[in-house]
Amino acid sequence: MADDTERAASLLRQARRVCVLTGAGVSAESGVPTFRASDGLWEGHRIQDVAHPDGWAKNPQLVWDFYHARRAKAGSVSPNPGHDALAELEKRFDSFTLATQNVDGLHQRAGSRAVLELHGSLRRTRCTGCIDVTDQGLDPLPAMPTCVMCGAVVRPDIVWFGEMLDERVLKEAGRAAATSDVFLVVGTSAVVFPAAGLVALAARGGAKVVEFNLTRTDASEFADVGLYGPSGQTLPAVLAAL
Ligand code: BJW
Ligand code: ZN
Repeated sequence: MADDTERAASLLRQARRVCVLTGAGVSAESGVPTFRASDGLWEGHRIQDVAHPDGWAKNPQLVWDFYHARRAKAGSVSPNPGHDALAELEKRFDSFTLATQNVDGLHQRAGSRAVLELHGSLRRTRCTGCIDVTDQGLDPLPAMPTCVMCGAVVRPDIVWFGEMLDERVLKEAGRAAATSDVFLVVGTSAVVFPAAGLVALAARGGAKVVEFNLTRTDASEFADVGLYGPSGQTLPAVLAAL
């Protein structure tokens, strides 16, 4: 592990352009459940009931109840040393992009600035009747919130299965991945596309890939270095070795 920490630090020392992809694992040590663990976020819910447009069409109140709980959780937790290390790392590079699949806002709260939210944000709602998108913060919302502009029901501004990611955000993440010298893939099972495809894109573009996870994942085949342990420890260790 110490050798791998040094190898990761050495790759970063030689890098000019750094891109990072994070997933739920980076927030696990803050107390936010991941998705695909046995006690994870989907437990008690069928994915298609709460994170799919069909679930919304069938039972919007069930979907909102799921997201009210997620919003309350996000508001009650704090960034952990993994988030802090990534925010600090950003200051060391002229070109640094953090693409996150997370919707909890913890990277921004840790001080990360160049954050691309691939799957949306728990803070925002999107109107189902007009074009309004509003940052609502994380304070409690009415059970079935409505739009101040047109009165229609609003939905969480989250990318559900079968929905397109924001084209501009995805393009920017793709460009950052493809042109990076070092690509860090942190706390994601790397099974959800197109986000997971950023790892292969980076590797094909010549980036050295460093994986931070508890276990090997679908991204591991692309990894030049793997740091397998809690990212709240492994990320600060690499930062300290820089
Ligand atoms: C730690 C740790 C610690 C724990 N330290 N590590 C084939 C190819 C391409 C696409 C598809 C395909 N087949 C189907 C698709 C479509 C689909 C998809 O990818 N499905 C796959 C499951 C196969 N993709 C989509 O639908 C996307 N849209 C799209 O493709 O549009 C075009 C299209 C339209 C129509 C048809 C086909 C294509 C949209 C995907 C949106 C995903 N949204 C979600 C739900 C958001 C809900 C919400 O947050 O409220 O986003 S799914 C869920 O998974 C969430 C996450 O962002 C995402 C990724 O999960 P993540 O972050 O990796 O979490 P986990 O739990 O899986 O992993 C945690 C990891 O952390 C583990 O590895 C742990 O070991 C680790 N860990 N503790 C370090 N302390
Ligand atoms: Zn509206």
